[in-house]
Amino acid sequence: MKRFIITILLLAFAGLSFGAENLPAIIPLPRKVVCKGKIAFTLTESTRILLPRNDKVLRRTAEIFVQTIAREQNLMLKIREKDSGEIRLTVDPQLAEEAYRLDITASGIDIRGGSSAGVFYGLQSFRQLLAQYGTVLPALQIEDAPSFGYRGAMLDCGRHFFTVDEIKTFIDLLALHKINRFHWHLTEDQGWRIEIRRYPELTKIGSQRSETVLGNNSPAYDGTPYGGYYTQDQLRDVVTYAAERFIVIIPEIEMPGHASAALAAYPNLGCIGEGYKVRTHWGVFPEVFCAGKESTFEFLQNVLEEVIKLFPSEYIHVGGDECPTKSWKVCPACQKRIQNESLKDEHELQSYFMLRIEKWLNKHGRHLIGWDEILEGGISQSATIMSWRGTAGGIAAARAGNKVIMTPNTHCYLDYYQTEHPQGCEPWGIGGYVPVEKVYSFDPYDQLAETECPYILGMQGNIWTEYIASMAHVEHMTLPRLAALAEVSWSYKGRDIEDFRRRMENLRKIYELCGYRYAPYFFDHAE
Ligand code: TNX
Repeated sequence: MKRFIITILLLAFAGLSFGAENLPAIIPLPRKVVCKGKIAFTLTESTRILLPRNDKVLRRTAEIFVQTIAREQNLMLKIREKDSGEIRLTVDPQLAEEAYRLDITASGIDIRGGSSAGVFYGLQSFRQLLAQYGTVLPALQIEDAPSFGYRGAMLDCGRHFFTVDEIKTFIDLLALHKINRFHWHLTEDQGWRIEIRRYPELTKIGSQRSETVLGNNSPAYDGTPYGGYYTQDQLRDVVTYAAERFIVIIPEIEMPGHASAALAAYPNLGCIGEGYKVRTHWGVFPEVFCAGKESTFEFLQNVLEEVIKLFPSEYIHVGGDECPTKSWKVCPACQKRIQNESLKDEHELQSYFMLRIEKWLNKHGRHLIGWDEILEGGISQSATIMSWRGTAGGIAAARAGNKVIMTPNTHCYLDYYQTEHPQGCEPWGIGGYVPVEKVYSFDPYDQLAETECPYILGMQGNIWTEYIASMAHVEHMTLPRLAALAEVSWSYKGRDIEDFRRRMENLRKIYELCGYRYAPYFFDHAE
């Protein structure tokens, strides 16, 4: 609100023709915007983007921007590396890595980033200004930088499969909101989606199931076979696509639970050794990887060896959630392991499991992320916790000195409903109620002392897809809640829901221009 008033005052002093409805409307909210009110610069077909010479990364950034603006504004900007240009992109090492400055004056537009990523974010803001003002731009100055370094979104491709083109669309959505991590959930009870050359049955058997639809009350169990997976070439292509938009992909390979599809392909990796099926319903299943057999670890390490070659991410997610230990209780090999390693119980056996995997990852220069259940039998200091069962796990982990990503189901589950009485009015959700306002109200630092806050890397929205079978539905669940999430993680201190509502109308224009199938409820309920 304060920022809003200051800007109005500035305009009043300038005595110019920009009314409140014309104030810059950027999401996530920039740290500082000075709006001078008067018209400064007009873009035309001859406007050139000027780049530093021989900077391949910035050139690609500029090309992507040119394509975006051609589509959204029907304006074809040109790119130059010499002479002069009106939109000048530069990297300024004085600025923080993801920070940028955007200046619109009569002489053109200057976008300076602390890195190419910063320039990219400056261009995303500029894109929103173009949606708002068209090509006639007011004099403006923006200084901006994110609050959190981890601004993430997860898409579950295990329950339902999304094509490479759909994944790229999802990445485009993230990029528009300055999200910088895509957590790609690639293995599940209901489908193994990543090609592993050494274990071809994983995709041959594990990526296919006998039914189309999972949700108990969603359309029908029509018995149509369903499946799909990504080849390694496709995965490399998507990693590059994301990297060009400054998004790091964090792959998730689930263990020891949520492993039915892998066990269907390689039954020897389970405690019983037979009878496993790729699941067609959602839920938590008792069959998990056997923690007693050495061959399980060999298998998982071989899988991870291929995974780390495909994904340059510093972090690899190895799941760890909802692992029932029922089968371990009656498995002689697991009981022997408990004895030999002097473990107390199955919880400690799960810790032993995760620690072994973590050691392997660390040896290969990577770090482990796990869901908050991995806290239960004790974890190493270097594991990063993703807190999903509320924030309690994350708070405990931060207090213990572990790094944390907050993604509580109370605020960050984008598979939950968006209205209070969804029946018949909304497409399927898994249950729950997380409207835009709820996401917006999330405070990742809640209950933490100042000294504990630095352990919170950031936050993430999760799109689990038990009930979500199409990209239209993914977009409906993601937008505009992702905008609220982006604003918490980028503009933590400056948030104001009423001002967000005003600015959201402009972002909505981009949703329309891009044909994104966003949910209408937040807009319908505006006073
Ligand atoms: C819990 S969140 C799960 C997922 C489900 C989700 C549904 C988490 C780590 N595990 O397997 O899809 O709830 O909201």
